[in-house]
Amino acid sequence: MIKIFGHKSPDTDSTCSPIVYAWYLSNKKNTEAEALRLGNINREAEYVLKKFEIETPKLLEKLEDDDKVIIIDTNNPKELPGNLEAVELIELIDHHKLAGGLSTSTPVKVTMRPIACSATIIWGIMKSEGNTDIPTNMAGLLVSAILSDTLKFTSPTTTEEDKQAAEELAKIAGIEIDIHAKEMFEAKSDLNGMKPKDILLSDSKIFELNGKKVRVSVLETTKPENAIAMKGDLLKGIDELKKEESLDFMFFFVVDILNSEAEVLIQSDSEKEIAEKAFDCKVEDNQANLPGVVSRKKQIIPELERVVS
Ligand SMILES: [Mn+2]
Repeated sequence: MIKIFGHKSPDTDSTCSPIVYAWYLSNKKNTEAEALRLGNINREAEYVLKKFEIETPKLLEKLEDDDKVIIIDTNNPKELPGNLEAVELIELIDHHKLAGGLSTSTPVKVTMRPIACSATIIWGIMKSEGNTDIPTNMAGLLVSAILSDTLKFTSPTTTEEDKQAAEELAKIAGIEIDIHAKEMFEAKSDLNGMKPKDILLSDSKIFELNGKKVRVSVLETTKPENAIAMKGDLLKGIDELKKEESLDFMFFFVVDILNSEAEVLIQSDSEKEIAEKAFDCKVEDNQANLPGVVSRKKQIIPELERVVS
């Protein structure tokens, strides 16, 4: 049984793409596979699984030696289980920059594309292999992942291929893209009952930028005011995480999906200096508005990498 999983802090793509690829291998390629998750899924992914009546994947507790593994939606060892050296990585499907650090004992099938979503790559594989007759719920998971990763085609990461895939898949799934995306984003924007740290870590990655350990968290939401209202507690949470994880810096971006802008929360003077230089903004009252900034991959990380030292 092949184990398929995405990255830690799984988002909709990292949750749904492994499920669909496991279904595909099991049903079309005569290869038994099972999708797993590396942590709690977010509310958007929860909404999507419920809508298409798919059970939440089991949590991957521990990889056993000689497990056969497929990784989707990351190639960064920091976002993966620690004991990958002991397993057999047979395939990697991703759309992020090469992070380096993964090594294997056997050759690996790698499909990496500079497009917005792993689900688009998976749909491309199915099409190239002549297997486009897929169930409505599998198409539903793929189109949801694309809408999530592209923020309904507004993120600068979006390509024509992502759009075309989403439209083809929406047809098969029998969903209206505008309505479905709105429902997904509303589910993701509901912070009720979430602790500050849950919010800070729900979509969060650690980067090594010029030798500094930097955690960059994003909250994509249609209601930024809900997060900003918790600013005091969120800043306290940032301070705690920096100490607990020996981070040099941490930044939290509240991305307003509907208005394509972000509010960055700034906890200390050193982070203030970095943010003002990186984004040419003015930090006041521990926050700054960043018009047009929505993508961690294309807009946030490159600017931070330029300035952090
Ligand atoms: Mn993705």
